[in-house]
Amino acid sequence: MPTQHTFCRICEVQCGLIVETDDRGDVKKITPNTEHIASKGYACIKGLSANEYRDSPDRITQPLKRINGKLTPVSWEQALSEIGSKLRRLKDEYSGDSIGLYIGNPISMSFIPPILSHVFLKTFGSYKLYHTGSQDCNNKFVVAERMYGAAQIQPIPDIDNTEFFIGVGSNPVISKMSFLGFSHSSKRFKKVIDKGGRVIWLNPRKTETAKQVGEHQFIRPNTDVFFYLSFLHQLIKIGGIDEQRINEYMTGWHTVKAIAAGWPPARTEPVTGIPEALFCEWVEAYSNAKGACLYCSTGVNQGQHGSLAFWLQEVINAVSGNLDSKGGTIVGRGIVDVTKHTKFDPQKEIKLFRNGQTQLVMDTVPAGVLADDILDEGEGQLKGLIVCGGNPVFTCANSNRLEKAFKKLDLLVTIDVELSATSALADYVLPGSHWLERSDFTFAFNSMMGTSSIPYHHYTDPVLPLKGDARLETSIYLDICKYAGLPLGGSRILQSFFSLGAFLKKIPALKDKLPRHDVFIHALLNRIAGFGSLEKMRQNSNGVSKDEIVPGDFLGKRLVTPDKKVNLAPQDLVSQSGRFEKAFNDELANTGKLKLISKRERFSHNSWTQNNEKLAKSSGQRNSLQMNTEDASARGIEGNREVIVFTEVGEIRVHVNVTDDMMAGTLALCHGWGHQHAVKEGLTVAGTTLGANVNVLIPDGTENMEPISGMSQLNGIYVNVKTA
Ligand SMILES: Nc1nc2c(c(=O)[nH]1)N[C@H]1C(S)=C(S)[C@@H](COP(=O)(O)OP(=O)(O)OC[C@H]3O[C@@H](n4cnc5c(=O)[nH]c(N)nc54)[C@H](O)[C@@H]3O)O[C@H]1N2
Ligand SMILES: Nc1nc2c(c(=O)[nH]1)N[C@H]1C(S)=C(S)[C@@H](COP(=O)(O)OP(=O)(O)OC[C@H]3O[C@@H](n4cnc5c(=O)[nH]c(N)nc54)[C@H](O)[C@@H]3O)O[C@H]1N2
Ligand code: SF4
Ligand SMILES: [Mo]
Repeated sequence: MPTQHTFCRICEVQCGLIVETDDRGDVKKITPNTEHIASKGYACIKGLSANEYRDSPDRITQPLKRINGKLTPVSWEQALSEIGSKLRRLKDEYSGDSIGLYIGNPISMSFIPPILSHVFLKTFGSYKLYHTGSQDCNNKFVVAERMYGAAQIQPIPDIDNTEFFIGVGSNPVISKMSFLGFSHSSKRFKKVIDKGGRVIWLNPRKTETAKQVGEHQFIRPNTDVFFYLSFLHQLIKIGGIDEQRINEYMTGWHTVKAIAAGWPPARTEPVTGIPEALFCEWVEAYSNAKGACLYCSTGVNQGQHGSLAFWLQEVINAVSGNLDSKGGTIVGRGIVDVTKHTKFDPQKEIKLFRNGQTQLVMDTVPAGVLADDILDEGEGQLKGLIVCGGNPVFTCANSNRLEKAFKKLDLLVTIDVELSATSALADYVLPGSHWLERSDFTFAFNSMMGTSSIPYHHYTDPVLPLKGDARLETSIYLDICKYAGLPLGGSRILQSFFSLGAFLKKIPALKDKLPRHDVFIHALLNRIAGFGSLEKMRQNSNGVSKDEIVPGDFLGKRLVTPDKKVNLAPQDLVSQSGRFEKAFNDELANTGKLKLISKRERFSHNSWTQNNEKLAKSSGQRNSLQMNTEDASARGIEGNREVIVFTEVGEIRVHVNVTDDMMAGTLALCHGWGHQHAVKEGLTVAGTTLGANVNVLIPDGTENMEPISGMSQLNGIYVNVKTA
């Protein structure tokens, strides 16, 4: 049986997989690749059953156009020429900024499509690239840019060597971590403990990870920033500061030190719920450890203070001497070292969205203003939107408002492998590729930022052919530009670079000799990055090993701030810290109110797995609201019944699960469910599930976004619950 090595493109681990196909070319079996350099035989059910999604009976295999309200098959020629000329009309009649593109999570896990998305929009002279970064991580980019000089410099915890680790708002056993490629997490965390170290999980929910490994402590949602403030306060108090290192490699220390002065752990305990004595004991242990680190993920990022909290975390790791140290945090290199190719420009103009206040991050617009962009009339109003590999109506805040806004668009196009709540509103649905059908490099975080704990570079050929009439997302971009009569990215050079493969293939003598255009682009990029030919990459089908990340290799050497030092007190973060007092008093005044957080589950992934029979069944066909016993009995709610959860923007009915895994006063609900209310056709399995869409409850708009990074606040939402 033919087998091919590839890697999964669902989450950041990007597990090495071996795909076995039968004589007809159908997938027979997918197994974990035990020889893969980084994942070493790790994989989960989602990657191992990827062919089921690729071959789903609901897979879209031809372009669809909404005719008389119904999505109807049309030819590629018709769909592309109509979309191309409509976009051209919007550009000419209004402006390039009337056109937007939203790229979702699944397509962002591939290497070239996100790069080409920027180029695609430039074709129309538009800056309106919406991306899921504002739902999961943009706070980390804005802080890194200010502290280290480049958004792509992201120190990672050196877990294999640490003696003391606190994971804030992270549940690795389920989500497999973010901004860190780290397989076999449970085993590796257990090793830390076996060697005498400590692992602590700070989370409003006693998670699957916390039950398997280490210690757990509840924290009230959205109060992490006060945890970090007190941590810094206490660290200073016990003398856990490495002054010499600060003097040599950092600036701004006295400013941050002053900010932490008013926040002893005893003060923040009533808000965070972390007992003072335990807190002080942690700080002591952190300070005494030879290698310690604090790490956070979406539990913090999606809160109201994501940038401030992450900033303080980075300050703590730096001033304690743990940044760039064994067992602390270490800084990897991408296949191209950004620290060599980035120059920090303090005069760089920060680009703003058309409301004049929302900052663009990594040249993307925060999704929290997507509905405003469509509904607010005037210059630059969004009229046409393409959604590639995403489902914003479900996954962004305020689903009902977004749905209303999307209905007002002059043109909505989705590029997807199945229908979705967003496609249900679309004028055209174009059949895109499944990752088994795409060639690829490893995900950009691993490739470009060096966030894999085991550094490597990997290339995969497409494992399967494109299904039916499906096309690569990148080809679709190129074709739309062609039909709009505009050169890609507004540049003939870019146009030639990305279409060279397709162009050469038209020459009869080369037709059968040249690879598909995506393979061709990877071949060019691979050579540019210094990794030689793709043939060489194919021979290294378990990945190409790169140099280990070495502690001591970053400070004083690879920073790109103007003075090459860590800026501990970036100006805008310092001025935002002025809101601590008010935010703290608001928390104190509202300790009795219920707060809702998001939750990820083993068998679901954002909003697409609900249409896979095996995964939906394993999830129990629904998401359930987790509620603490005390909160339930105070409201006369017993297990196994429906409740109504409501906020000022929406209301859902959901099944309740009473459990002491939740901190009192806190509720958790998994996002990505509720398809049965939104999609009338095309989702055979998801259309019969019983869950509810959590984003109906969450308000959008600037006032509900974190001011510096534009992150939507998706965690720690005040909600009310009543019996149904
Ligand atoms: N309340 C709340 N909301 C959240 C979150 C939360 O924690 N709480 N998490 C947020 C996070 S972290 C993220 S990343 C976003 C995700 O937000 P999105 O990216 O918008 O949503 P997904 O469900 O990941 O994307 C699913 C769509 O992509 C399609 N798709 C899958 N594979 C492919 C492919 O290979 N090609 C193409 N063209 N399409 C494909 C699916 O069919 C589906 O329609 O959601 C965010 N939303
Ligand atoms: N199975 C599965 N895996 C996934 C995904 C999925 O949908 N399903 N999504 C993928 C995506 S797109 C991403 S971005 C990554 C995200 O990966 P992670 O960021 O690691 O996400 P989680 O494991 O959900 O960790 C977030 C944790 O934060 C906790 N939390 C919520 N609010 C707060 C708070 O205010 N404070 C603190 N301290 N904790 C809080 C939650 O209980 C949760 O356990 O996961 C990826 N992996
Ligand atoms: S852990 Fe993530 S990358 Fe690995 S197989 Fe599962 S979904 Fe794919
Ligand atoms: Mo995400």
